[in-house]
Amino acid sequence: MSLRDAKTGQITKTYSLDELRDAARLMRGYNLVALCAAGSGHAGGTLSIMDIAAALYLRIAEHDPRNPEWPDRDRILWSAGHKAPALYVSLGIAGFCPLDDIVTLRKLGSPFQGHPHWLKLPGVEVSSGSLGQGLSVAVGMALAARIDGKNHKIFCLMGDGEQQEGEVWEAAMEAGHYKLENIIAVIDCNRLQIDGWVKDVMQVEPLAAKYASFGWEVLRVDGHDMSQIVDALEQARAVTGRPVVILADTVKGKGVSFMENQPGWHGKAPNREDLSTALADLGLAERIPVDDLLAKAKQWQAEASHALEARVPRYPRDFWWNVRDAAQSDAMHVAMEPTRKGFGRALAECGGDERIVCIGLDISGSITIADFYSGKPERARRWISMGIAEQSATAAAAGLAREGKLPVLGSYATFSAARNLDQLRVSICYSNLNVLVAGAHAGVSVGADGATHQALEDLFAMLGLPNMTVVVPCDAVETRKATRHLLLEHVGPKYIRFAREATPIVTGESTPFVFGKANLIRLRAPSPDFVAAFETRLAEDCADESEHLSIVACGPMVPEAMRAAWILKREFGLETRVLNLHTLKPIDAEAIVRAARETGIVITAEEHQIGALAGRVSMVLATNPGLYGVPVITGAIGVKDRFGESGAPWELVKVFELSAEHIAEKALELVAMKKHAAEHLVTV
Ligand SMILES: Cc1ncc(C[n+]2csc(CCOP(=O)(O)OP(=O)(O)O)c2C)c(N)n1
Repeated sequence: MSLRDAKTGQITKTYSLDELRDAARLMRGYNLVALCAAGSGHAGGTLSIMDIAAALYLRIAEHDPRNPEWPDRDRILWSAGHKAPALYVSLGIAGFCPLDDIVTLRKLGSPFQGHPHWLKLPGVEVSSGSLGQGLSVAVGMALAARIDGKNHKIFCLMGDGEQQEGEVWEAAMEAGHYKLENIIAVIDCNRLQIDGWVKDVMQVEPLAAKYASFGWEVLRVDGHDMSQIVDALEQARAVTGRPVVILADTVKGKGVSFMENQPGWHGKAPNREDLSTALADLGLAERIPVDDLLAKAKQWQAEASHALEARVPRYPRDFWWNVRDAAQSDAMHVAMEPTRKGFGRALAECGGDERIVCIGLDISGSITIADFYSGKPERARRWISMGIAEQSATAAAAGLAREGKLPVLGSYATFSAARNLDQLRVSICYSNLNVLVAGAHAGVSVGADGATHQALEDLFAMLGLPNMTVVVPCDAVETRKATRHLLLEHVGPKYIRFAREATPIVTGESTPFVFGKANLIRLRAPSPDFVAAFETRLAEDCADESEHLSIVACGPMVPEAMRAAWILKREFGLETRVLNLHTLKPIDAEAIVRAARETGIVITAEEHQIGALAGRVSMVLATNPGLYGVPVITGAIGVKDRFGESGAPWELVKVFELSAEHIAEKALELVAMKKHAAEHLVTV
């Protein structure tokens, strides 16, 4: 069996074992070049799965690269979506797409998204990236094939850490119950996940006994022995009456000496120097045209950047953050730091409180929750690793809270505030329990990871949950203050949302942070120090200055709103009132109503689908008796009902029209509208 022509049924190419070994080696090389060009991505797991991928795509699966939607093809699902580059080089080497094109991986507009998206690339069967869902999709496909009387196989590739997701076991039960003999699952047992060894993070073994008890046929192979892999896959095809799982013992980072068995290489890309060493390790130094490929990637990036810049509103001067050419602007400068750092700092500082228990969900370092215990062994017993199991961990947090503990759990906001929504709703919010949930890496700032990892909807649900408090701080300093407050002062369900990328620090130690109370920010006089150019006070302490408009913002949109105020004053002589609405729930209605009454224009700015902030502010405006009969013009900046995509974080700020330039453009439109309305009223 091998690659086929779907129309004639002819085999188009057969790979010998040696050819497969060689192909896997080449695939490893192209994979690393693409990762290097992208500057991010997952090296470890893509290298461990590569021999299996080569065998599947080039010899075992029946499919036709020129006819990717051939109805009788075997399906290969990548439940472990972070291994996307391995999927892409498999498609490339099998002929579904040009191998060289994969070097555009993770770049703006590329079909090679950070996690696979079937609507962008022929040969990708399903979109994935949120772990633990692939086997369920395979069950659905297998049932569809059975209903239609089809014989094709559905292969599903998973990781061993991924087995911690409860959904995997629901799907395993379903496949066993329905005796889905058309499913062949392969688990890449490299024994590592992000936080360390699988056995330490959350033991999943004995996988063989577990799958067997669900009615599966279990095979075990050395996942780097091509002969064993091919034999096992062929044997699996022949099994009848039950699903098959192949447990493949592999090495994370296989083939590259300095990556093998190193947890640090899970989600890291090689730099140019690493790449040369890695290709030499693989014996590929002369075989891959690295410089040409990297040049191709650069060219793609240049074209994408050019096209993007053409879409961003322009002003006579360049107001972008920390522009180098001082002659072009007032040259205000600002320090940048990721907001997540403030979360870690607060946990490190407050973690001595014996009630606090932090829950790890296998992404502990990068979201900074690990700062709670790092360097503090006495806190180890209050650090609970739950693995990749957001739903159960959320309900476990409820249990801890019911017993008087103060649990903190966090992950990418898509996984800590969406994957587990019912657990948040029933076990935590309905019970009104004291749990702090961190929505980390929220918004577009996870950049190249793409849509599956960009939380752009989380606030809808969190704001909609009764009893839930929601805080979206604007920088690392405010994140620290907000975390401290939520941890130690506020009792009840609480959600804090922060980002991954470094963003401007626009508050200081002396800037007020009063829970539930907006800050009012006004540009006073340009200064080389961006922050010093602004005055920030509690909104309730500020008198009306009859500004031309108000911008109500939260999170990383606060600095953008401040920059918009700079553009509007410098270029158009307009005064702006910026409200930093760090607490979205409970909302500071008074500050919003005053802004509307005193300026007549309210623009909301959120790094989220339009409607979380805009909806709540609109409700205040629409229902407050203080505004009856007062003309107020409104506008909303935010993501416009679309999924995210891969790109650099600051590129995506422009793609999604979230930049200060976009806010200023909206402001000018509304100011013109207000002027027109005023003139119209006078003449009537
Ligand atoms: C639902 C969900 N939670 C968390 C993540 C973040 N994440 C990406 S890869 C990964 C570790 C996966 O470990 P494993 O399945 O063992 O894969 P491998 O080590 O082979 O890369 C995690 C936690 C995710 N993608 N999806």
